[in-house]
Amino acid sequence: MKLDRKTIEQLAEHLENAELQAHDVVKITDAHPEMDWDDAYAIQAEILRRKLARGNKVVGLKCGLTSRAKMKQMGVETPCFGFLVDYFTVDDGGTVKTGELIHPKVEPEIAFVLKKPLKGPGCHVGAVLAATDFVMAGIEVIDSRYRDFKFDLKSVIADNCSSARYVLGGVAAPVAGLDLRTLGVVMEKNGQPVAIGAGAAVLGHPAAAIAMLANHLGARGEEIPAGTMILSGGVTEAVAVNAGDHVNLRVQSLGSVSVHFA
Ligand code: 0L1
Ligand code: MG
Repeated sequence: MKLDRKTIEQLAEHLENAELQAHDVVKITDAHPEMDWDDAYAIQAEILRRKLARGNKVVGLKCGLTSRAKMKQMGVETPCFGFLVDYFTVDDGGTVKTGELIHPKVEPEIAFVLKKPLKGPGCHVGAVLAATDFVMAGIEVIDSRYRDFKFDLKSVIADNCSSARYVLGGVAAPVAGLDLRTLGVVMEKNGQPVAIGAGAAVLGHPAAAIAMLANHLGARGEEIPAGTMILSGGVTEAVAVNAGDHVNLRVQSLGSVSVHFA
């Protein structure tokens, strides 16, 4: 690690304040070009520690930047991992208050819920499928705290991978009999299709993103506990939304989920 504890705490407070007060900031590597990957995840962990101390609960994990379309859109080459806490959750058909966010975008996702723990190294697609209880359709609402979504990978990891809100809905389907690679995904904004894709856009198989997360945590001596819900990453590019927009996602065999922006 290159940053000392005090700097990590200051940067976590800086980024969390930007989230909670819905104002943007410049990417933190501008002032701290020396920071490394461990610093980035340490800042994210400190943001989580602050939330837990305030009484928030972890309700899931997320994989981000897992599709080529997303990596290309954001100019990065590697996935990232973050956490989801209770107040990020929005009911299916519910409303997101845009006044609480900076510049939200939506992504179509396939969410996994585990029935068994997963631990790397060596976790693979087969192990993920065997440990999965069910999958669901999900819309992730991301909201980078960085001005104009301009960041590098270390800055975005520190910022909890732009996590803001998420909605799950449709059918909780067991994975047996489903080929998650060929599941079609159509996301509509105000009745118009704005993003169309298939599960394989996520690292060739959405379960590969979950395996990558298990291996990432395994390298840190951690595992993904049974019962965890994990967003496997946007199947397509993210789409900007504004107050008044209605977003509906249909995932083949998994039904549909929707959210309104006020
Ligand atoms: O969930 C995601 O793929 C977002 C990861 C962070 C990058 C971004 O803000 O687009
Ligand atoms: Mg996402």
